[in-house]
Amino acid sequence: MARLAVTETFFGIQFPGHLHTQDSLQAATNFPFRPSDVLLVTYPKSGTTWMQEILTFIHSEGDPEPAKTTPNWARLPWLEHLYNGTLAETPEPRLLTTHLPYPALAEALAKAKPKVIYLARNPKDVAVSYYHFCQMANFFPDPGSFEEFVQKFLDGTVHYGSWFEHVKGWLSCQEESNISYFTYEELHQDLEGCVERLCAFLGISVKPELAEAVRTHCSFASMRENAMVNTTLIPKEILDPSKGQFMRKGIAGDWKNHFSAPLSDRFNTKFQEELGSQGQRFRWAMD
Ligand code: PPS
Repeated sequence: MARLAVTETFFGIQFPGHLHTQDSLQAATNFPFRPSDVLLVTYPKSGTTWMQEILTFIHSEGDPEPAKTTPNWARLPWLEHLYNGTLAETPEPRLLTTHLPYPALAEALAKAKPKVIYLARNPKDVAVSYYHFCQMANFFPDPGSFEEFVQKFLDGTVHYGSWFEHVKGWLSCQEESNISYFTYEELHQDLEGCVERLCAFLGISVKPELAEAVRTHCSFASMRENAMVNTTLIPKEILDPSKGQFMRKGIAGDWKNHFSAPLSDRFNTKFQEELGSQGQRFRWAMD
């Protein structure tokens, strides 16, 4: 399969060459945003697919048809992917997705000020989810042992770069951007409240049937069965289902089943060094 072993380095960050070229990454930084665009931004494994599904339902006003018939990467295409289709022809408002760090998009965003939704997740759970995903995704390097992978995650040398830099960069643009912040854990705790907050941010009125549709169709159990999001459409040479599942556990706090006490302490020290008091705004259980 194409470029599975290729790594592209861009903005000092490594990206899987199977999904990105220098040209596709460069094109993302020059993307001609429109004010009506809605851009979902995440670090990998932060609940991107879940939020894509929720935004799909908000966009369709609760109609399940798009979510059940169109793959998520076509509904909310990735800015930086090789395969981002015909974005120029997509009717407004366009829903878009990116894993890129803020500095890579700052200039393009400043020109049009689209709506940005930043979704973050407890980084310990991100590391766990990412580690398992690297085992099944043949376009990532072998993650090694869990402890080795976590060290690379803390050093920011995994693909897509440092989680800490990603979060800090996207927090830093609060003043100049039209950005709203959500967490994976908030989606778990109060899905309805998050949908209301999303609709308020997007300027959409919440109809009663929307909340019901999101509850039903965006649950982990439902999405796990939906071939448009559960990655079963992707050839096994790329994502190997014998080595794991994309829709793996879908819970908050799975890190407790993976981290030794010393590794957890090392992680917390780095978290504190990097984010300081900013880390508290997310109310993540780090101990
Ligand atoms: S990716 O590859 O970056 O796009 O992955 P991403 O979608 O960001 O993250 C995948 C994790 O999100 C979980 N997930 C969900 N959790 C709860 N509810 C729903 N509906 C849901 N959909 C996806 C998915 O299971 C991955 O987390 P882990 O911890 O590995 O299960």
